[in-house]
Amino acid sequence: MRRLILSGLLLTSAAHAQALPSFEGQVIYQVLPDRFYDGDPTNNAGVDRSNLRAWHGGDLKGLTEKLPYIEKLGATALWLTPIYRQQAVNSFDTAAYHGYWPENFRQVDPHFGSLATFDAFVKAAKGAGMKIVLDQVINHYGYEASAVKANPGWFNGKAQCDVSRDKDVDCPLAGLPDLRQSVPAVRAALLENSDFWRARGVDGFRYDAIKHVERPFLLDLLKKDRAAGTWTLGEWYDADTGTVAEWQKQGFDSLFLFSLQAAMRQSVMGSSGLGNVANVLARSGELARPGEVALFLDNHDVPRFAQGSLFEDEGQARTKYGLRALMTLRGVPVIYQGTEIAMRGGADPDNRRTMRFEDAWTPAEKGVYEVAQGAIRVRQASAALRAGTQTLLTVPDSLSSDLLLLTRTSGSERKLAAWHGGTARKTYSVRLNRLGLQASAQDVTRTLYSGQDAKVSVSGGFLHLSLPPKDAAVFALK
Ligand SMILES: [Ca+2]
Ligand SMILES: [Ca+2]
Repeated sequence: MRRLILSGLLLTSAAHAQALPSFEGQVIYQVLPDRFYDGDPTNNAGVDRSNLRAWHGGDLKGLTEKLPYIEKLGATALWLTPIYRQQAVNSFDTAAYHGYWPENFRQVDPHFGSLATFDAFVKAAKGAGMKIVLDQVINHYGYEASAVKANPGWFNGKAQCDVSRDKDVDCPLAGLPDLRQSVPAVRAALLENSDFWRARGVDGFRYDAIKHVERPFLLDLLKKDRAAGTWTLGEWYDADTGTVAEWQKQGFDSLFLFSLQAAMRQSVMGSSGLGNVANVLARSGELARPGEVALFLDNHDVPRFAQGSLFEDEGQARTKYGLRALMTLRGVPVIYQGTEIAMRGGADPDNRRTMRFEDAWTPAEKGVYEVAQGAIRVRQASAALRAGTQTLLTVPDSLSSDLLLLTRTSGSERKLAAWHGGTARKTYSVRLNRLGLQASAQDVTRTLYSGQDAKVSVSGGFLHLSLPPKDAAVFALK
């Protein structure tokens, strides 16, 4: 039966190969609305900015006001964590500020605004040419949601969990009231939720916790989204390339590549060699659609990228490296609010400190922002970096801990990215044929990233590189 469903989907994709929803070429900015910008103090019930577990007052009006900030950074799309009406009371001394404890899936939480302020936000974002990805919760309601008492048959109880052969799916995640998507009323309601938000003009959905959702339902949901042209981004916590590949085959356009995030945390922010990153990138051939995979340094569920260093200045320097490196890769970069200024923070909720804007930045934070903005600008100005093919070069073993090289190609345009993990400035000369690289002689060419001293040249059958410590550069290559 499952095989039949799969082959049906594959046939559908083949028949509509030109029409698949795509975000290749976009740069997504992730917003946690409560922690972004307070544009309306009249909806600040229960706000306590001294408590990371309380509401902080950010809202849709504030986000709308700050769209020019996001545009100026260079992002072209937004992912909003859930804006649904939340359970009104706290659980575990924590408010539902994060949006993952829904009470009603078709209303906007009053802390964020109303359907009218959501519509105004959509109109403003569209007017600025930005795409919108909305977070959709399909696995659970909030702990205290009224639906739990009103419709007990909608949820998995202890009995279902005990006998289940797939406890990831049928047992509550963190104790949350777990929806049984195979119950017709649940299935219908969840499908209609997607239609409801789609009709309000969103371009994509980020589906939360897909590891915990009944698969037949998920496949139906994806089929519907695809038919409607809605881009789908799945969150399978800790997904590696194989998981992303499997789900792309089954109908997701994209998943977050957690394995790359872990490797970049270890190699770019930490002191491991670049082999971790190369090992992840070497698998990109497994992906049916490598240009769609979501690439990120951090998000609201993992410690901040900059937190990987004990020292604030080092965290800032390596965040610059991480952002420059990320912008050389094939896929859809996702920048979590505040990563562009190397905000710090450990595990949740410390990784959700309220965003600070220009007037509150230190000079060092402004420096990180300028690197982020510059790297995005370079990416967006290049068809090869934005949406070209990617080839990982084979760096000799003796160098591969400190040096990662890849090319991005689109038509006759080619770029060379060089990530350097060494802690001192260094010059490398490597035979082109050792790298599997074909290149004609090229005079000394400077990096495309501004504020960086990096150079490349090609002569006598060698690639010569001069690279600053712990940084990523990108060059035009003939
Ligand atoms: Ca507010
Ligand atoms: Ca579940």
